[in-house]
Amino acid sequence: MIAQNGGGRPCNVALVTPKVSELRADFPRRVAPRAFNILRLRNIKPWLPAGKNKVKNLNPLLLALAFAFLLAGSAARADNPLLMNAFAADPTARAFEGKIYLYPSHDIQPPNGRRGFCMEDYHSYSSANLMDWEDHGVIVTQTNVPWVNPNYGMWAPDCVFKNGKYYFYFPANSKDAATRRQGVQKVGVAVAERPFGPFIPETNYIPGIPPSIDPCVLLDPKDGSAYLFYSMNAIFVAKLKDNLLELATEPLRITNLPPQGLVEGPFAFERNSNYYLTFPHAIGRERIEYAMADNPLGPYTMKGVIMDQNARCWTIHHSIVEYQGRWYLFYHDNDLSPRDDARRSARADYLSFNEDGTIQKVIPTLRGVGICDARRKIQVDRYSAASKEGVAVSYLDNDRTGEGWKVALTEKDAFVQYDRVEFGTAAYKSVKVRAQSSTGGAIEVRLDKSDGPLLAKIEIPMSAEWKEVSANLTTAASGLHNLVVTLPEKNNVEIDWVSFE
Ligand code: FUB
Repeated sequence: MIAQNGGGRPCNVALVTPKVSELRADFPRRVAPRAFNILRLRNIKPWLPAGKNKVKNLNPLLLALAFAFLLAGSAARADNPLLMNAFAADPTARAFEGKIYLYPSHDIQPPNGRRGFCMEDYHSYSSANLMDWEDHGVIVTQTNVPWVNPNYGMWAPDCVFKNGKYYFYFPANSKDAATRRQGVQKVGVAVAERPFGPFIPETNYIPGIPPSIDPCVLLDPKDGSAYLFYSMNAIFVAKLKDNLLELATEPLRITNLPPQGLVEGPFAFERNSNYYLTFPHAIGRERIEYAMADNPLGPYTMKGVIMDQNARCWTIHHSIVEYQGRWYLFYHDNDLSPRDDARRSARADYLSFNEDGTIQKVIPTLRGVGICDARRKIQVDRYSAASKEGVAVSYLDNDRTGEGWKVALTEKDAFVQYDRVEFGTAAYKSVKVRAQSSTGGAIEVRLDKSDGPLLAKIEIPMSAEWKEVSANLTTAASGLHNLVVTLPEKNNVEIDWVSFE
């Protein structure tokens, strides 16, 4: 296995080797994926195998249109992780056309005994409310980019809007030096009129670009200049020409950063005339750190840590975006693939700045971001807060992680709090819960805090089966509230979701 981006770890080797049965078991299915996706993920073959040669001969515009129309579908979800029907790593989020567009890497199960990272294409996703995500289908795939060696190396991308066009930057194994197993990693561009494509790839990677991965493009609001950041055992920056397709300057290695462990994932942005360079820093596992400068080219000064390492996923590639007046950190974990951290899931949490422009540390949450309508199946297992004792989250089905999670309440006064539920002005009459209890027992649904106003007490019958149980509301609820589910007596009650009617 070759580690093209070096930096102390073999990038194409999984850290934990799952059994094939486990890999299949991790296939998510909460939201029924389109037949194509099922084939692709289950059979784990290069996509459209029968038509591979035809694909090469097709007009790229027609091909891109076909991708957009055939593969567009929905991927509704909420909370963290953002998507339950596909793996999505390295999530670059951009605010385009009044929504957030997500451009993640698309992890798939490796074909033919391969291990480690495996990506053949990119999808884009969008959301206006950051709770419901639409899958716009494949926007670029390894078989429709002339310079790409199609060996599943489509790593972390970015997309920016300039001159009326969307420029999608992606790293891949080039056909250069094809005697090497991976080829050489280079960054290329595909261009579209809309954020979801169709994207037309340039015939070659960015002319003259050295070996490179994980592009990020910063558009300087001061003068519109574009800067390309990328990694290759360090972080580099080069100015782009106005066409955004060519380098205007030689790439410079950015100094004053940690001397080791900068293997991937730079993300640069501007806020209040401060330039931020954020990046995963591998100290054992990766954590997100950042530096600041007065100029996109630096010099940068190290400032600190944005998100700590976690115990599950070696990588933690991220992006930062402002949307409707709030700032968000998008990152990934391996929520749907607990035994294999090369199959990753995109997440988002709120990010805040201090008065002096420095960034407050972000603690990863299960709840994520956005406001949840009270009529949804509110996934209280993705809680914002919980009692210290008597709360345990587990998969509904260990063999089908895409089904999601349940939370068990097992001690007197155990509770989970799920923030930001919108009741609006609707006159809700009842609350329904999907629950199961080996002991039987009551749960209470309250507003705002664990001893807040009681909305309903629901008796969950003793049963080995999941039941949907309703109770009338004793208090009316309107507007935006946190929702709390408590267990007033010691029992064993498992909850899948709560919903208002
Ligand atoms: O997704 C493949 C690689 O893993 C990315 O390019 C890196 O940033 C890391 O997340």
